[in-house]
Amino acid sequence: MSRPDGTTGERYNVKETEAKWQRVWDERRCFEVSEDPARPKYYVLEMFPYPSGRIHMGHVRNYTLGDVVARYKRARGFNVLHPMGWDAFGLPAENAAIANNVHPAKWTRENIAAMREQLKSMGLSYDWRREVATCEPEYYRHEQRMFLDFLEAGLVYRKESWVNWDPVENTVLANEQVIDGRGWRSGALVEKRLLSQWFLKITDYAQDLLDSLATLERWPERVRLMQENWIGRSEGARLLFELEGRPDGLEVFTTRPDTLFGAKFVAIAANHPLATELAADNPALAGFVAECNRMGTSEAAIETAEKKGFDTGIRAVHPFDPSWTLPVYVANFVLMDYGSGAIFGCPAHDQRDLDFANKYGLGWTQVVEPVSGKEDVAAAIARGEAYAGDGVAVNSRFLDGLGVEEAKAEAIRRIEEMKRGSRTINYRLRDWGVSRQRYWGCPIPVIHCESCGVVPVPAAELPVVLPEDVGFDKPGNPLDHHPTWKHVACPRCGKPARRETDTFDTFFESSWYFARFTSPDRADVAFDRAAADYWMPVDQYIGGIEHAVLHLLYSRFFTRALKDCGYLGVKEPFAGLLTQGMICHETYKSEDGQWLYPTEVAAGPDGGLVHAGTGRPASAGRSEKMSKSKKNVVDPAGIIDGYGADTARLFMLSDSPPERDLDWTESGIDGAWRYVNRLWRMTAAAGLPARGAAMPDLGAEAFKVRRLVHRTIAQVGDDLERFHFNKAVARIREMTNGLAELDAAQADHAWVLREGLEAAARLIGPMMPHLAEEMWAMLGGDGLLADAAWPAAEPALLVDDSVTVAVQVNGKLRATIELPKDADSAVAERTALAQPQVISAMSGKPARKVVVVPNRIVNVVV
Ligand code: ANZ
Ligand code: ZN
Repeated sequence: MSRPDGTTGERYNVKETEAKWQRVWDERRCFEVSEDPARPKYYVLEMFPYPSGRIHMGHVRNYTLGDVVARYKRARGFNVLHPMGWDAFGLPAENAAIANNVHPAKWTRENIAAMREQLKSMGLSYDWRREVATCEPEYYRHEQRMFLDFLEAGLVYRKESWVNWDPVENTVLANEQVIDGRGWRSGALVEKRLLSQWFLKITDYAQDLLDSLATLERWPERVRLMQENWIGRSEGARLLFELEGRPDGLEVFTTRPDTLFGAKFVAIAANHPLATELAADNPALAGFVAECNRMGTSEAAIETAEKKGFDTGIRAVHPFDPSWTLPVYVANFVLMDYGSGAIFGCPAHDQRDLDFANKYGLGWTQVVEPVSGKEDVAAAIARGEAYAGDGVAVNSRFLDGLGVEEAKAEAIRRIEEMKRGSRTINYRLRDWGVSRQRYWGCPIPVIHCESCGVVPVPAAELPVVLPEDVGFDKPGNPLDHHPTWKHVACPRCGKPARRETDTFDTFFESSWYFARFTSPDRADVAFDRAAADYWMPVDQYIGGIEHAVLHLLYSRFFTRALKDCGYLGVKEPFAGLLTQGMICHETYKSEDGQWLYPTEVAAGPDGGLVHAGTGRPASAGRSEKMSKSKKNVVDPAGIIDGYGADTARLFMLSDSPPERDLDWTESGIDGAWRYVNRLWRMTAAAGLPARGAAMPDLGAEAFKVRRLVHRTIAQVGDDLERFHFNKAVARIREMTNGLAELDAAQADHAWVLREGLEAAARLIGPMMPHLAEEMWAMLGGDGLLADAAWPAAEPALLVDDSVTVAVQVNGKLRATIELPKDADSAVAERTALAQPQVISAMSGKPARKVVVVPNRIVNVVV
């Protein structure tokens, strides 16, 4: 990539300058902070990266946004905490170990070292003393302790649960390792297996997690809605259907008890205890259950699969009519871990139920009539469409005539009266399964003893350190194959026992790292309570929308659990949230349809694109999210190396608001580069008055630009408060254009130019910190710009409306001037007398008298 020059003479030496200021900030420890009760604190945090080895453009955008906020708030007088660390456990390290025979620890630590250097080259204002890596025992020992505290507080339990099992590799697979139902490496059909696993009781907090969303005013509405849907609160009823010829009944969960008179069947999940019992001596049913188990357990898989059932032959008795019985099916669309794992089906008013009833000839009865009367429910059902809308109960005996909500209430009242069930609230949210049968994670600190059962590792024996001498040649979990690690004495009875070989889900580490940053050097505790009380919550969290649900919800839960265990005083970790958009780039393909990197295409002789290597035709496709698979990626290292960090940072902020997607273009980065150089050249040009020189009388031109400068100062401050970074950039560029029109040879222009460049340096400070620091130094600023306060605009210059004032010389109109509304008479007179047309009309004679009619006219008599 060539760097456009286009300039003659002196040039901005980006490389040297950026390295110089990074060194200076580092030496002066500019960004190291500690608690200071005298100053307002501000904690800004970007989601920490997985150490994959190299930063990508998404990181550049994320960390630029965070750095602008951090530097801006610092300039505004806040005590700013801005830390960085590494989300260092996880599967890619293990995959690298298997593929390249390198130990996950070594791979991870080397990647961290490389990425740290890349981040440092961006000039980010981190307090690097606080860096943490979650794969180090100094970090994860604390979460082992938390787990034991949660266990004691009743927030942890063990339960059998279904996992993806690869029968060839003999190992558990993460969901993302199952591709089209097959193991990603073996290609074998994945089976479901029941394994005993650890769960955290996030569901205990479901209602609070839901209710508190309303307090998160500085979160995007979209994210709050996604969390609300994920928690999925449903109001309804649990109710018991008696079973003919059996002593036990079947409990169902329904949100529509008003439709009970339209019931045509009852259905249970394939893993419902009743199904298990019946399948024991019914091979056909056992076969059906096995088929259901092969189907993915994800909701999406269940939603899209064809509805299938197996008639058990058992009949359920209608709760409102003992003479009315319904068939009981085992059905593939009923989930075991939702509600009670059993439903009643009302085909007329539920689409899945209708599909099912149509398949098995179970019929339907309409029990809700739309109020408008415009929709023909029977006709819709004949077309295969259930009516799920509002209306009035019909064909429903004692419910007839009631609206849906009233009918629900009345049905529940009767159910409760008959003692067959009760009103209940159900959540879609499931408890968080944290066990992973993986090596590169935090060991779960428990020991299994044949006599004592599950025994927590005593606190004094923490951390349970992950052994590094493991092999990856055998399938399965290396911790399990380790010759000695898992064999320990039971802490309770001393007999030989077995260490838990599962590790935590890596969302565990990212659920509390923000609190660790408040006192990362504490070895004895997860964090210092006073430090956490001072810094928490995070004032501004910034990261990708892909974390809208899991990471953010787990962190909100974890913070509550920590609070309840006495670690912390807050329950919400992130007061403000900004989710940034993606970086997109055009895609390219060769003539044989292979993806090409942007660096592999060039302009061809006839104006089209060609493959740079072969000269064969190539084509450009849509701009899409940068991804390795489509090769439409640009490596930030190359950009920073070629243009410098400031140019990359500026481009990241310029074109789109931060929440929106951003198109990476060559012309965009070029434009940013040219602007960086332009600002530098304007500042380097000689002829500016000294800093602090008294303001000369300003002519109209200089005054106009000065007003633009002060307006820009005020507006950019507002923009940054609102994270309207692209608007801020546009305004600063506009101001630069205004400054460029000044003529440094005129004293008043030169003075305003100087003031304007100083303002430019300060305003770009958060965005292009190196250039800003260099300009500040060239302009003779005091100390470091990084330590300078945010500039203040002069209120008088912000008066929004200016007025056009006529200037007459001996009663004849000679000029018009722009003045701030209600400008001082002296200013009006001075400006009027400085106009060239006025000077020539006075032909060298002194003014005998000047009459100023404010906001209207200046009359000069000679
Ligand atoms: C009868 C009925 C009639 C229902 C009707 C809906 C419409 P949400 O809103 O998501 O909570 N259901 C209950 N448990 C289920 C399970 N384990 N697997 C699959 N489906 C289940 O949905 C609640 C509704 O989903 C419940 O209300 C139940 O069907 C079904 F016209 O009961 B309904
Ligand atoms: Zn024991």
